[in-house]
Amino acid sequence: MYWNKPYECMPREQLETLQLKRLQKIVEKVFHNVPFYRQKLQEAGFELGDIKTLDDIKRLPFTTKQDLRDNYPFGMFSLPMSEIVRVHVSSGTTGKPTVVGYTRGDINNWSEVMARTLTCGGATKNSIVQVAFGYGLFTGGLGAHYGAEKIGASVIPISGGNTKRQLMLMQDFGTTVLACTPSYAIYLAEAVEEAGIDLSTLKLKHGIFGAEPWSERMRMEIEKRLGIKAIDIYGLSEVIGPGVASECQEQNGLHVFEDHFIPEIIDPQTGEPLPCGEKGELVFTTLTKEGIPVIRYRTRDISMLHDEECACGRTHIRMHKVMGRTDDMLIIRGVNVFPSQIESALLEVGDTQPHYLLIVDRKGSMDELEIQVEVSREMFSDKVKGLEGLEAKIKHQIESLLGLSAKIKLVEPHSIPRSEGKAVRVIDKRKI
Ligand code: DLL
Repeated sequence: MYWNKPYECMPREQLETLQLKRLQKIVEKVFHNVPFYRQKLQEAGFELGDIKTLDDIKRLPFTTKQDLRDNYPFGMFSLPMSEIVRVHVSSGTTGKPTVVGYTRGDINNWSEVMARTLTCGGATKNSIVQVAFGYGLFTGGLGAHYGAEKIGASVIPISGGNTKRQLMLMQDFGTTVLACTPSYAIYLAEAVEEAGIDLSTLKLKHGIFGAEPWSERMRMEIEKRLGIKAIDIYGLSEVIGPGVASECQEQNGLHVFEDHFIPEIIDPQTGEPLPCGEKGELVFTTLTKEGIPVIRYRTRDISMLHDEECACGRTHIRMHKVMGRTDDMLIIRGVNVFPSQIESALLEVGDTQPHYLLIVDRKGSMDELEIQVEVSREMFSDKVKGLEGLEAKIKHQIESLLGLSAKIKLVEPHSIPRSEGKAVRVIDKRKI
């Protein structure tokens, strides 16, 4: 099912013509309206009219989070505040956040791409959508809310947290679609089990999860424990919020809504564009944003693009599930490690819960990695021997997967703090 078939299934040639037209327009617009871009483009020796083909995008300079910070709060906006109807900020930053502004047109486009996202996930006008993403400056709650309203679903704007109430409304209102972070979905699944709620009494069918990296294993766990089909949705405030890309029912890569955003993959070290199928940093250019268009924004997210046809019929290119962030990557004794790799390894071993914490420290000149992971209740009450065996199994799995020895600490169920939004997975004491 599609929300907007003519655009989602547009033949490539037609789509690329549309993209080129929009790209030329947006570059012209930022050149005239945003001093930051004018200066950067001029420094790069760029002249208006230089974008003749889509490939010419490679000639445009990159934009970074630092650029947005340097122009805090509204310096990158391309229109006066009288045209801005909403602001959001990006999450997880220390110090000043990065600020983004939406015109009424932006809110409409955002609702459109979120309507597509919800439809990709299986929602329809008959759905009851529980939006358990946080509402507020974070884009998750309001983004999902507007998309769900646009398709005509009934929205429960509960926001994150208050788990008991989430369960009560889920049962009483007959929620069919849950939208939240994957870590909160697992937390809710756990709460369902603990409350002794029989899954067959719930009407939940679909999950629309994102805002943080999660492994395939985590998806399987959520699907099994909540009895739903779960799709991965991706976005970032600087580009629009959620609604940049979404998995379809094939669950095999996320379609980037290419009539609104051009994705690229670059080598994070050299900035050189990489072809489809190669892993690198995701970069986005917005084609329709009015309040704060971004040109070649470096996301720091690691992924790759796939241009093969998708069985769902959508023609938009797919990005691989985000594999990590360039700034999330831990370098432990010279080995590159992403938390999501460890998550996969832990869940593969079994008998563990998807609640874990990586603690990195330095003793002398030696890095040490401790992996704290919760074990299942049955396992914890088991004999010491069983626990020792599990510890050894995990240690071996991590070693063979990452080539890294780690100290494994099995901890009691519920001892690792739960998150209602984005989970904290790493404590790096080396930086302190
Ligand atoms: O997290 C927007 C969002 C809300 C996306 C709800 C999906 C669902 P920010 O707070 O600006 O915006 O954080 C953006 O979160 O650069 C990624 O590192 C990470 N991220 C978002 N979605 C995914 C995902 C929102 N599906 C940053 N998988 C991005 C992995 C994700 N990481």
